[in-house]
Amino acid sequence: MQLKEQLFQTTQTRFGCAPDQCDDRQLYEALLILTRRMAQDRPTPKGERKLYYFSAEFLMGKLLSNNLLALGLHDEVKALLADLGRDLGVIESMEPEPSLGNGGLGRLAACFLDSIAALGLPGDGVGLNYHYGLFKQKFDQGRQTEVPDPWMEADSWLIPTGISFDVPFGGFTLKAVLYDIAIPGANNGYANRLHLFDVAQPADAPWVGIDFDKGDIAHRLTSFLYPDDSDEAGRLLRVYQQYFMVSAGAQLILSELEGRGYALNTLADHVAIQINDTHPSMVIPELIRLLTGRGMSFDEALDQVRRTCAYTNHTILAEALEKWPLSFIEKVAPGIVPVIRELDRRMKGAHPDPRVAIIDGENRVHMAHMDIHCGYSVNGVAALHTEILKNSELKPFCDIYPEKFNNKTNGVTLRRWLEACDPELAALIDSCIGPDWRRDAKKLEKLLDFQEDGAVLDKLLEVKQHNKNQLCRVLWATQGIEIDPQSVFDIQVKRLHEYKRQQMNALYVIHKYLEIKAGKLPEQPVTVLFGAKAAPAYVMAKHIIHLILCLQKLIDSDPQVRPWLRVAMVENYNVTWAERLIPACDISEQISLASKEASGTGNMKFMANGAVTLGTLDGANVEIAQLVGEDNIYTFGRHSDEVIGLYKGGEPDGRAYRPLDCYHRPAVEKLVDFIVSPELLAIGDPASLSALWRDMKYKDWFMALLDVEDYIAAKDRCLKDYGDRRAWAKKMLVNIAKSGYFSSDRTIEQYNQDIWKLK
Ligand code: 26V
Repeated sequence: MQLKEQLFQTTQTRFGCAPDQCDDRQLYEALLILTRRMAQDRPTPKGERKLYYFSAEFLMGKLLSNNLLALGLHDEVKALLADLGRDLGVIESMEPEPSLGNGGLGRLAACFLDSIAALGLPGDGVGLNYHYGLFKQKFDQGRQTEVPDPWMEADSWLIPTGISFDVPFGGFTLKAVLYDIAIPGANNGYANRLHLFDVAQPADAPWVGIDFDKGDIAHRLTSFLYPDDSDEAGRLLRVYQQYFMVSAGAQLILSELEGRGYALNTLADHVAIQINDTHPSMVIPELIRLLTGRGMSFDEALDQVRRTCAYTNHTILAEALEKWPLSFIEKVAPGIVPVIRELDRRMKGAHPDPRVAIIDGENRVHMAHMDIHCGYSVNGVAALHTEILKNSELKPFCDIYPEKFNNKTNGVTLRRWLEACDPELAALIDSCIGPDWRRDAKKLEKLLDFQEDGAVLDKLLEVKQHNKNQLCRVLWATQGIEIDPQSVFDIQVKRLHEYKRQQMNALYVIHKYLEIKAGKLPEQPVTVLFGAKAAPAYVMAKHIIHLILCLQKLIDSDPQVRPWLRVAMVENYNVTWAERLIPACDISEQISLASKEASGTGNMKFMANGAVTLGTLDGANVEIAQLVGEDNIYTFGRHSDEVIGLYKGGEPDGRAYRPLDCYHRPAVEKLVDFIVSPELLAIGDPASLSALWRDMKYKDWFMALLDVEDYIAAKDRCLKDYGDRRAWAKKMLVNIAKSGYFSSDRTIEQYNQDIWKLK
């Protein structure tokens, strides 16, 4: 049946009217139903071995537009709607964003599912169906507040499967009910699944408090996605969530294995499990429990699991490396405790070094240690990150198992992060090099032939201006933020964390403000845009948001400064905002303290959309710099080995870094002191501003003051160079051309070749 007829039929059955009589909401629902069914009806890719990608987070973003693209229906639907006088963009805006993730780690999982399906590989995601995703951020008197975000509506992408498994907790059993989201592969006729487990009777009100009685867990287990860096309270619930996910997931794997006609002792031949950070690590003892429960010997079960499971590390921040008290696991999942003890006993027998123990002297289970001992692959997410893992963080393990360690530099799906979010740029690229890059991103390199082509460079600048104008309109319409479309758009969007150093960017804003007040105008009018959520319990991060919002207010009301400098923080930064901000960006801020950002993935999205990176040599920035060459990126700041050295062997807090020495440089002192200037104190909360000021001056754990002067010099160089439009356009072009390496298709091909071996 023609698409037009199908749409007609759907709206008739559901709403009793033809499409032209439907409102936007009804048209959205009709398209959702149609698209969901088409994706669901596609066959799954077949292969000898199937991947299960276990992740506590999948930050999918809106799906309608991407699914239409994958199904090859996007243009047809757009035209169909246009005939009805309707706009697909408006219809899409009806879709709520499923925010089942915190940031990079969850978004990476979503990009990976897209690429696995696009490459036609048999691989499903396994996760949890949180009813409230990451909180909605509101600004209230210059401060972040958090509002629950129920994303699920009567009709959503979820497909009930009728499948369920019993998960045995300490003292009670819960049914894990399976919902699927179909993941269509781009233009290949296949679809994989994202499996999301839920409790049978979820509570429908938002999370209020934590009470660990059995009834509460039964209704609340999937209520709420943990914000990263959250405080101690409620950590027990997280163990419940993790065990629920992996026990149900492991049961699903075994039932599918047997359903395919394979014996349990061929598990490793037919299944690969990727453990995305340590959140799903309990899948290891759970599988051993299930296999031994079905008569397999411990030795054989461990051998199977060891050849099935692979672990990805996403951070070296100590506070994010999970170590659960054994007492928690005893309470939540007593069934796997004997397994963990036995694994620990065996590993201690083979490797007495206490640094590699699974259970430490304080009876805590080191989840990463269990993964490394009991899996066959350990990977970092960018070259530098993997080197740091091998040479310092996980060195004792690398000495034991050098063959397990490998790097898989992250990537992003250019279908979402270029084709869908920047159609004008995609069309320009097509007009230069044809459409093949959409299948094979490395082909973007052909754009290098156009470096001296004035017409193409001018067109590139035009597209960027178009995207900037569009962003201005949306910012004004939705948040009342007014910015100058002719100014340089300098954008830092990512979770708020001290190591990412939004505070250093704020110091730059202060620097420019003071210069303008003193009569020194910048080379270009500049707009510094931020987007960031702070974890609700992360006090210092909230102080930094407060500072930025105070600066926004100060500058907004200063007619002398406003024409030259604007600062704005977008409320509720999420995937949808990223899709609007990234195509409009001139300067991509990637300024983490070297060694701390494992990879970054925003950096890749920005470059693919023709932004030029201003960054430290951290994470994947190092690889970006190598690819584009020094003329096409602005790098600054201390290198990772120097930073790692500074964290060791000094006084008074164990570090050789002393913030006060940096603070006392005159150029720095006046910037830091401005945080507690009369101007800002009159606008903001003195307690918050002073706390931030004190922290920067005396503690500065992530060394913003160490790099700030170098940063200011680099950003000023950037602004100066921006003035030569043709030269700047060339930098943009080189960045786009080289971004093909960061396609998640490349990343997934490498995972498959080196780790999964699916086909
Ligand atoms: C930590 C925690 C701590 C307890 C509560 C829940 C929770 C959830 C997430 C995290 C952080 C996990 C690490 C992470 O997100 N790493 C990021 O992974 C990206 C994808 O590999 C990478 O690009 C970023 O550089 C890295 O910070």
